[in-house]
Amino acid sequence: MERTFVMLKPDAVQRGIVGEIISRFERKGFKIVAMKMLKISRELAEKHYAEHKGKPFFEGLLNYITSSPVIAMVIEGKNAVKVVRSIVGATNPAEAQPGTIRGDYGLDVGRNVIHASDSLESAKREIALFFSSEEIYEYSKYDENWIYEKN
Ligand code: DAT
Ligand code: MG
Repeated sequence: MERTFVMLKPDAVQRGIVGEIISRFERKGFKIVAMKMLKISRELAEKHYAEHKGKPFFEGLLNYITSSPVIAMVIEGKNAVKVVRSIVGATNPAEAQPGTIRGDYGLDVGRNVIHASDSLESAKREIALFFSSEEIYEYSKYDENWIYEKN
């Protein structure tokens, strides 16, 4: 089982679509093992998006992500990193496939609704940035034998 970091960005909260988005991950069979609302500090935003420092969109990205609360989550499941990225869709919502979250809910790359880790390594780093180990729950879910052939 893998864990990945997912964040519903300020526009998702402001537009009242967090429930719909979280439902998509639940329906797929993923397990939410951590979740909280927070207003991201500039310092945390800079760490989270460190790889983009110096790019022309960096300043706008930081302003956007720190402008209003977000929902941060850790999602667990088989091939979680790759499968969650495919549910999220391409970075630019105007190009993201219909049926993906960005393809269904956005139009502008600077308001693309959701973040998801792009690799197992990024997932580990991002989870540690947002959650302490006590905030991540290990529990069994009653439907696991109906989602996975083998646990
Ligand atoms: P992703 O969020 O799909 O992993 P990324 O890591 O390349 O994409 O970029 C991080 C965020 O930065 C992205 O969600 C939106 C913003 N961004 C990326 N490219 C951009 C661009 N060309 N113009 C404006 N914002 C951009
Ligand atoms: Mg990225």
